[in-house]
Amino acid sequence: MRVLLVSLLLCVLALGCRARRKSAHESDSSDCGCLNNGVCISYKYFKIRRCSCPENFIGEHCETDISQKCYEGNGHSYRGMASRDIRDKTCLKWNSPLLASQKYNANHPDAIQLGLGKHNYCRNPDNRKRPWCFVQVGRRAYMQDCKVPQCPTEQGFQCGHKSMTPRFKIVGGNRTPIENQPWFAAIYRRHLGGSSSFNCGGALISSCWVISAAHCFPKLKMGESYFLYLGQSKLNSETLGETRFEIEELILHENFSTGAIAYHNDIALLKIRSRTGKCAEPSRTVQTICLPPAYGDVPIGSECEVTGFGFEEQNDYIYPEYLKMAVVRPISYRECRQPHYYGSEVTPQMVCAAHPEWTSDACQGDSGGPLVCPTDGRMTLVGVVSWGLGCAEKNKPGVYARVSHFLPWIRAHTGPI
Ligand code: 4AZ
Repeated sequence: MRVLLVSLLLCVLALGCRARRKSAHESDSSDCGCLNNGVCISYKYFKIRRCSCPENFIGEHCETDISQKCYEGNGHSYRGMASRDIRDKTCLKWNSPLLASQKYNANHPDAIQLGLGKHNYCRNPDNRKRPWCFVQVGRRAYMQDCKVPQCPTEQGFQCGHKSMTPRFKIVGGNRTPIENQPWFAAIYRRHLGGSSSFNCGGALISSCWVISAAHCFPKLKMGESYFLYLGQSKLNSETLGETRFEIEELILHENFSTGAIAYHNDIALLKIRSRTGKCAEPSRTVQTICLPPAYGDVPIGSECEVTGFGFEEQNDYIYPEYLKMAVVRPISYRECRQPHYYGSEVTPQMVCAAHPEWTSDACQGDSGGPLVCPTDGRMTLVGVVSWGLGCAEKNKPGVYARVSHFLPWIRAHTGPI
């Protein structure tokens, strides 16, 4: 009480009176709605009030954080200064007259709380997937996702981001360093007596979980086991910084079955654990792949990538020494269901992909490996290599388990990713 009286007295006496904000949401008539510990300065005799902002904060209400270079979660709380859309177009200011009839603009009743104001920074006021803004096309305003990266997660994974992209364009199968497919897992089978052989591909979807194909995991003989490597560009290599993981849990889809030529529900999850009891950690050679949105498909004909240590030719009998990648494009369900393709063996739980000239494809040994496609500047796991007649045969695309149709099954086992 005494303190209050003293400060009141000082306020009255002084020309400028400083009132400290209580919290970001509380506001009373004596403050100016300063956020982020901004201090309200009112000049009593001039009837002017303004926020004095701490370091890194700017704006009328100290609402903009100049140090925020990435967004967390879906970016609802992003208050950084990114102001371009994914096509590099400049965002419109939220107080632009073009946005007068939009629900979200600088005049929104909760504009300050939502980060909207007299600026053009990307925001996510309505809890979409990521920060966005309006851009002008002709005389109209359109919502566009913004060019701003997601912050690394707690474990530091940034799904779908490559630490290196090849400078050359790969058409057909070509050798690829693991940095270009850092989610790729090489799965081996350890035989009785200690020898081991390459088994299948897989993809890291979170620090502890790898996804692969169910048909890769027939029942083992007593004393046999599966294990895998992350960060491996060279088959059977132990020397280049690869990390070996044991399989703590192997979960095959309950409805996995074999049709005339197709595998159904050909999907499996492997919980991994290193020798030191840890899950995977991010590095230049180890990264997670993003899961697609539920039932969200990339456009037919997208430029996607399939990776593996599989055969380079249909009649090969040894696996290549180095990891390879091929560019293939998703084919429509209708096309793949044609009688001279696969007819009714193909179901909506599958996605077909091929090279337009039938020159590259997944092949024996690529099973379980990832089919990844670009979305919003990062790669998404669209398919898991499952089956196909021959390799790169005309009208016989590679067929993949369609990951977007298995998300509830995946999450039921892994928990939220
Ligand atoms: C296999 O046997 C296999 N061309 C995987 C994919 C394809 C063919 C065979 C697709 O693992």
